[in-house]
Formats: sequence, C-alpha cells, structure tokens
Amino acid sequence: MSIENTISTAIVRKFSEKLLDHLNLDVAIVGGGPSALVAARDLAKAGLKVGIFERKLAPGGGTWGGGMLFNEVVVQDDALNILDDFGITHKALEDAPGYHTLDSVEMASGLIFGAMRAGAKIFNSVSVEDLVFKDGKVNGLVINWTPVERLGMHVDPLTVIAECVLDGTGHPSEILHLATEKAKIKLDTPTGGIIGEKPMWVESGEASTVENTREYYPGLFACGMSANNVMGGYRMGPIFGGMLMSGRKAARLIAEKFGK
Ligand code: 48H
Repeated sequence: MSIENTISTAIVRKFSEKLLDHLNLDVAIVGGGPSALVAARDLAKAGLKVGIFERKLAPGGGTWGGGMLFNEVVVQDDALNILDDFGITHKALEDAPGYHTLDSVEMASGLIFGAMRAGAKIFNSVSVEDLVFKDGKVNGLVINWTPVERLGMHVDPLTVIAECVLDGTGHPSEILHLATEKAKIKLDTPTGGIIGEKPMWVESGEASTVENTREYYPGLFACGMSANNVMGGYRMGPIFGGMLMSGRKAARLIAEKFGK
C-alpha cells in the first residue's frame, strides 16, 4: 500500500472505531465550553463513558477570546482548585484580594487537554440538531456535521444513545430549547420553560450559574451559561469561576445518578 493510502486508511479506520465506540454513552455532553470540559474530566475520572459534541472546529467555547479579545480572564479564589487540577497557571490580582487572572489561551487549551487526558472524547465540528426522546425519556442526541448544518444541506443525521444528556451550549441553551419546543417537555423551572438571561451583575450571575446547575428533566442536565439562562440569571462577563464550579457540580450530580 502507498503511504498516501496508508494515511487515509488509518484516519478513516481510527475515526470510525472512535465514533463506533461512542455511539452508546453514559453521558453525552453538548458543547465544549469551559463548564462542559470540567464536567467531562470529572465524569471520565469517575469511570463514566463521556462524549462531547462540539459544533465548532475548536472546542473551548467562549474561553479563547478573554474579554473583548484581550486574551486574559479572571477567576475567584473558590475556583482555583479546579484550575490546579488541570495544571493551569493563575496569578493573584494585587489590588483585588480573592481574584486572579489567567491567560485565556492557556485556559482553553488546558481544559481541552485535561478533559481528553481523563478519557473524555471530543467530536468537533459536530452539531446536535435534536434529541432522541422515547417513551417520555431523553435517550440521546441527534447529530450531524456542522458544515452540513451551515450549508443547509438536506442530509439525514445519525444518533448517539446516552443515559444522561448535559446541555453545555452556553447562552442559547440549545438543548433545553429543543426539549421544550420539540419534545414538549416541561422543565423543572417556575414556568416549565426557559426564563431567559438577565443583564450584567457579576456577583449574582456567578452565584446563580452554580445554583442553577442541575437536572431539569429526568436525564437532562444543564451547566454553565445554559443553566443560568434557563433560570433567568444575570450575566457576568469574562469571569470564569462560576463556569468551572458549575461543571464540577454537574459532574457530581450526574455521577451520583450512576452511584459513583
Ligand atoms: C454542538 C454546540 C451547540 C450544538 C452550542 O458558551 P460556552 O463557552 O459555554 P459555557 O457555558 O461553559 O461558558 C460560557 C462562557 O464562555 C461565557 O459565554 C460567559 C462567561 N459569558 C458571560 C457573559 O456575560 O457573556 O460554550 C458553548 C459551546 C460553544 O463552543 C458552542 O459552539 C457549542 O457549545 N454549541 N455544540 N451542538 N447544538 N450549541
């Protein structure tokens, strides 16, 4: 076989093996932002089979761009242990005790590497376009290539079966929207629907992101900005402790469901 053929064969075979091995998951995570990457690492470390499906070519969500493309972000004391678990460096802010800065590129790459090293697999350039919803239960995800979605090509999707689904899609809460609009699920919120994000209030938004990280329907969880949006929390700008702690909480709640 020529080297050209060997390379192509190896890639097609290895990717197929990886996808086949992840068509049946314990936890299917939608979106590869910071909260989801922390959840994925913790869940994989707990021994669960975890796949992340990320629409973009590069996972990391809103981490890369820091604040207004200045590639630094802020975290508070409470989240430092999570950064330390990933080996991501941080520096105390001398004029603001309790707050720290870190390089957003190191954060994004460190979170991705940490989640993968723990055993979670990331399927990038894959968009989740629907849920598998059988007998009143969320059973998994309906996936397609992002270019297919973007070009509006009429191509039928494939499915991934999962015990639990985690919506880590950020501000739009895409999976919870699908749940309410297509599956007609009533979420565990005051209205049964999505309340919608409020404007900026850092302290409140950081606290509510973690508080609102939970199961919204049997087998359907939300973390990060998605959890904040569904319960009508305030946004917080480029401070990321709440996202990291939300991921850790989501993983704990999901792991408990599996008796881990
Ligand atoms: C596949 C999808 C789909 C889909 C979306 O927004 P994220 O970075 O996620 P979080 O919630 O962990 O972090 C939020 C943070 O980045 C942020 O925006 C903050 C702190 N904002 C504060 C403020 O005031 O603005 O990442 C979500 C990821 C993205 O990479 C999307 O591409 C992906 O989810 N995604 N992937 N299928 N249907 N929908």
